[in-house]
Amino acid sequence: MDAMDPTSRNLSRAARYLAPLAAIAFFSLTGGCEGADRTPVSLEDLVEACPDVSANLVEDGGFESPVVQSQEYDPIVAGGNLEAWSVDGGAVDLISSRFWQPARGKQSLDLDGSCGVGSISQQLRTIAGQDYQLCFALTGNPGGPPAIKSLEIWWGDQRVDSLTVDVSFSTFKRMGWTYVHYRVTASADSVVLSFRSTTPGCYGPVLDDVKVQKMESQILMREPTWTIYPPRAPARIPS
Ligand SMILES: [Ca+2]
Repeated sequence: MDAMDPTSRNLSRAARYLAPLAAIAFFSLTGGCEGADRTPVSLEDLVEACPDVSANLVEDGGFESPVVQSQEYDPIVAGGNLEAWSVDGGAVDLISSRFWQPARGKQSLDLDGSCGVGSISQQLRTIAGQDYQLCFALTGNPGGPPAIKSLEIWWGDQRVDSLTVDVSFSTFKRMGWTYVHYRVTASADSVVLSFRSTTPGCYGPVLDDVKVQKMESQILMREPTWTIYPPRAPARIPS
């Protein structure tokens, strides 16, 4: 973790304080609820953690294809087949739900493959000047070090953020998924969205449920915001 980087954030710690704000953001996005409900987010809310405000520009944001052929996960090196996504560097692992809990669907993606510090990208069709909600589910591979995973999110040539996520208290059955939201603006009729691991080794940040959706101008949202998942068990956040 680069402690000197002011944009770097520890999600587990931040989520503890920002979950109520995320709830506020969630309700403002869905246009409901006077006064945000601060009760823990339910499994049903998880499904809405990236609310469908408009069509998702991202193809296969859930990393559901290709279907994992092995019992646990399939390594994909740079240039390999991740269908809708390009694997641009290092290697990634496409992970089956037989191996660990995805945020949604049956698969998720470890940005550190076996082994290599990976990066992925996808070109999206956008409208210049239009605001979009970028939202995705994030955790890390608890199977090996380091405990704190890091990655960068890029929107074209702009670095949206540099994040860290602490998986000290995660397990394969309860991966400790967190939803992250940003507001981004397109400057042209296309943009390349990319996720780049900055975690050395073979156990990296893990992604699922990536969405980019057109935002209506009246929607106001704090950025970034976090939603804790899974919240039904006692929070596994170090004191
Ligand atoms: Ca998925």
